[in-house]
Amino acid sequence: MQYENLKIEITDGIAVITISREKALNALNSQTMLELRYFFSEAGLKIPGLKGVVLTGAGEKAFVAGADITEFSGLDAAQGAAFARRGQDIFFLIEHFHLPVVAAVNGFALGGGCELAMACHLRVAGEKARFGQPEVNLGLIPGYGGTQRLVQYIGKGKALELLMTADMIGAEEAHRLGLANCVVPAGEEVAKAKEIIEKTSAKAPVAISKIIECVNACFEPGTDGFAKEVEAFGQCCNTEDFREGASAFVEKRKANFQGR
Ligand code: DAK
Repeated sequence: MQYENLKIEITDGIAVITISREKALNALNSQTMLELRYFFSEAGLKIPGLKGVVLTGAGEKAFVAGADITEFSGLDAAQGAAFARRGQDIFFLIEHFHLPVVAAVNGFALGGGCELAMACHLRVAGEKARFGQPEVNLGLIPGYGGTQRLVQYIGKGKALELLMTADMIGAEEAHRLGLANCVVPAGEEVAKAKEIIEKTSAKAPVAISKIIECVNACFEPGTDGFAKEVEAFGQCCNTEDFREGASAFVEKRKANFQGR
């Protein structure tokens, strides 16, 4: 697939995906969503030695200022539901990606942009980041998982407040609430996200992917997360990396994990 709206740079095993529609504050139009789907379902699975993915927005003003408002007027109920389902499926691909995906939130993360950041495993907020779910201003509710993931991150009371008032919060408040993992000076978001991925990539890869699976299981209706953890623990025990990690500890040396 030819990317039109995603700029993808792979350096030292880290893919930095920049959503590049700066004139529309990187709003997610259908083409951008297709490109995200392609990366997280196909292209990203074939990159040799990939350690993780950083998602950010072009320019200094916005991470992503929402779904592209110019595209979703005039949808009827069935079309709207299909639109939401398609978007949710793409964000599930991100949430279930086998390697860490870190959002480097460099400005406005509103509506679908906040939902995109929340679908990532971790969020680094630049000090100019602004998070919000302003859909009620448009007569809508979030359609890409915002009513669910915001509650998971910040709790029901605060989530209801942000969802019903459409208020935006800054980086420090997002950090205090548990929505952002850390706050960094503006312009340093991607570097910090890469630093986190470097750190996770020094750990056992199978264990990292099992952590992602098990934590996601916590929020999947009908999935027994504890049973999933038992199964994943057993699978980790069966890896060469577990033997290497345990030997390295005993031998007081750094483990050299192979992802097997
Ligand atoms: N879509 C399209 N264009 C956008 C945009 C967006 N979400 N946000 C900004 N832009 C465009 C503006 O129209 C403007 O374009 P020009 O006029 O220059 O051509 C350009 O980006 C710069 O924006 P502003 O001139 O407004 O910049 P300001 O600094 O004055 O304001 C702002 C920045 C972020 C506060 C403001 O742009 C803003 O309020 N933007 C909209 C934020 C927002 O409401 N986002 C949408 C949230 S709702 C659905 C599923 C999901 C969703 C919807 C439907 N279905 C299942 C049907 C999700 C919806 C959302 O994301």
